[in-house]
Amino acid sequence: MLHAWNAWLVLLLAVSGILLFIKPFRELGVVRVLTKEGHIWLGLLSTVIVLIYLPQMIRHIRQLRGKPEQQWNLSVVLILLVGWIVSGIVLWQFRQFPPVWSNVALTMHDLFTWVGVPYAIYHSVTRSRWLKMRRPGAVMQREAGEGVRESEGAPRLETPRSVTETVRDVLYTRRSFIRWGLLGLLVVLIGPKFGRWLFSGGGSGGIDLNAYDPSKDGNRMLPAPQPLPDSIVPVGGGSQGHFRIYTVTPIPSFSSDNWKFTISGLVDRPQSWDWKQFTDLARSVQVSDFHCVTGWSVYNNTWEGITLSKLLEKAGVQSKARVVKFYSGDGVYTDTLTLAQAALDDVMVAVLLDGKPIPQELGGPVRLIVPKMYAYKSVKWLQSIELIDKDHIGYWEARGYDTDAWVPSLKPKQGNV
Ligand SMILES: Nc1nc2c(c(=O)[nH]1)N[C@H]1C(S)=C(S)[C@@H](COP(=O)(O)O)O[C@H]1N2
Ligand SMILES: [Mo]
Repeated sequence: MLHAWNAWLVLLLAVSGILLFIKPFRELGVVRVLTKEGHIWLGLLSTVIVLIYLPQMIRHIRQLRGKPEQQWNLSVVLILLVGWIVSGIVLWQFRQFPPVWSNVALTMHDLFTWVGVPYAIYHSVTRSRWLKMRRPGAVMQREAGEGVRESEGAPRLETPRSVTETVRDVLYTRRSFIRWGLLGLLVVLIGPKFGRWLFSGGGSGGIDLNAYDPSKDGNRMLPAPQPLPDSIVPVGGGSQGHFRIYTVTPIPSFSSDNWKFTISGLVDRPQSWDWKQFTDLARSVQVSDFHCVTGWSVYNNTWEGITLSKLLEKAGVQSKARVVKFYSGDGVYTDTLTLAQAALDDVMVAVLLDGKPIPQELGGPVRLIVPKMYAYKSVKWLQSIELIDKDHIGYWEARGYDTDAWVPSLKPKQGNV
């Protein structure tokens, strides 16, 4: 009974989890936030069920002594469930843990899903009544014979078989045909993606910064910005980890022919720069970590750009202004900082990452970086800044993200931020 319930829950969790993982789903905004809420509640519910069932399950594993296959299966299921639950709780309560924990938890959660979902599919199909019914007499044979064969490990009375006989056996009994067929199908369907995921260090569809060739970038920004000495050989030693490419619109592309950057609103001297003028502004270099609220982090990024406060100085912020509003060139995404937050000296309008122009997918030619806050504040494809006197609710905040975006361990202790 509980088993069936949990099987349904695992199915729903898998479906919602995979939806959360795939890229296009991010464009659905609030649907994604609600799906995540639902995923968490389902996870908690199935945790309760597992906790109720746990003593029985452990007893059951012991009872299965001598039935290695079933013992194995139950142990795998148990490990998967515990892994999912523990990493899920860390991700759910991410604010209680340092970002590294969330990052490890997310990788584990993904890994358990890559292994667990195919396993669950395989397990449920090969164990399904449908498959048993397709083998007339098989159920009886199973009940009568299998227990003996598997439990007592009675010697098989068959003479050693040749390879061809084995292959024929595998291919011609319907049960193993379906088993192996399914296994093969799963490997073919999931294998390559899994491999790519694994070798990209757990990132999903990110880009390899070492292999990134700016001359093939989707943006056409000329002249290319020349990196400062601290960036040519990145002082941070190069980014560690992989950026997941997040966007709520199709990825926009830009050209230096018509790109411009503006500061407007409650300022004394509204500003407008074209690309050449913008790249002539004095830049500085910082090394900082990048934390997404969904759990992944990229460490030691060497960003080069213009400190936001320097840009605001040029425009002359009026005393009526309260809030700095950022507009993405994607035409949809916006977010804000208070003036006190905008004054932090690591808030940067970045132009280069690890000595190269910021890739189009990662928000180039210009993106905001707010290292002490979760990355939804770091507006990609930043094109204009407006000083306003009222609050504005940013894209993700309007869809359920917390207005307090501080990474708890990084929030400045002093000052009224
Ligand atoms: N314009 C725009 N900026 C954005 C987003 C977005 O969808 N559109 N996503 C935000 C979120 S939630 C994160 S985690 C980071 C991701 O940056 P990346 O795609 O370069 O990894 O960008 C932030 N800035
Ligand atoms: Mo994010």
